[in-house]
Amino acid sequence: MDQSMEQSVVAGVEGRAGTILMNRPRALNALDTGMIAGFAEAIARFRDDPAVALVIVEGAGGRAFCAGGDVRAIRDAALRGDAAEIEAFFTSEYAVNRAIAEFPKPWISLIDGVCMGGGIGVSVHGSHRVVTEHALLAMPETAIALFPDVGTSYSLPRLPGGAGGAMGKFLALTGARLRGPQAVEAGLATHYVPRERLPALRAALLEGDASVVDRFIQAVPPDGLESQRAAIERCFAGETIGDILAALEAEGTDWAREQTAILRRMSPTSMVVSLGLLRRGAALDLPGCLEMELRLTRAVTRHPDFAEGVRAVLVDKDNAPRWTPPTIEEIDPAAIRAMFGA
Ligand code: QUE
Repeated sequence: MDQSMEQSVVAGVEGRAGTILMNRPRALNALDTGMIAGFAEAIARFRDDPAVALVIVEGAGGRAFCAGGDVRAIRDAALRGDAAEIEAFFTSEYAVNRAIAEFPKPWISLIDGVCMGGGIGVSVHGSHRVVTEHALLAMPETAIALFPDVGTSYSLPRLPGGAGGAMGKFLALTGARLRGPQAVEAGLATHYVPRERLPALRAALLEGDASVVDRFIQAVPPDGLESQRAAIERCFAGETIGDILAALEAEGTDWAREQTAILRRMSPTSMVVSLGLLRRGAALDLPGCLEMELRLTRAVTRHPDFAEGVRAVLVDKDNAPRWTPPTIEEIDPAAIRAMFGA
């Protein structure tokens, strides 16, 4: 069937579960305006329906839970100077993120593929983030000169372990991709269930008792994040990008050189903005974080790095962005403060 005939969000009631299927598989279920409206409607309906005991969120197509937001459309709007469309998109997306955090019933995401950016936003504020060995979670926004949004300025500074929110800074700045087990270790995900057990888990959840998830979990196999944790905490606890680069230099390992190379490819403006965002987010509640993020979208989508980053990664795919300014060393702290509106 022609995909245009299908709904991009399919919501329904099965047994005692409200189910939400993100259904734009050719775009890896990246959230567009219509899908966000679909979430908002489903949330309102499931919240007030006494027949619904819990909600299950899934991605169609077998490859992705949700790859992010429809950033190509946002770039087009930015290039047209259509600030109203950009404002409408982020306002409605962040309202959904907040409504999920405030949702009074279990909100259970079954993450069996790519889950980045906007996908994190529709899962991380819920009660259960179930991941499989095929899950891949990340906040990759510094590569396209956005910043960790969808309420992750609240979540990332609160990930367990380590003074100074090192894990959150590491994930936000490098865009590190975490496999399912690593995502549980980091605290982004809550339960590890092998893919082969997901159909049985889903069937059991339709009876309306979220605690059945515990019958399907498997011990998290060691998957490399724990072995990086000490180095992450040594290198990413710093207050500034300069501190972090200096700590990576002092670390002197192949891992540290790799992280330095990754950071050197990201938008310098976006890295400084992201670090400032996480520092401020650590002291705000979720609504305060979402308001801060919304204010920041106005300045960040106007900055030339955003259109250039989306061009390099998603439009031309040359992965050769030309950032303005090109290096961390050339960043003007006053220009960053101005982007926060303070
Ligand atoms: C950084 C990002 C995003 C990204 C890649 C990055 C992002 C995003 C997408 C994406 C992927 C597939 C799609 C799509 C968007 O990729 O936010 O529409 O089909 O949404 O390196 O922040």
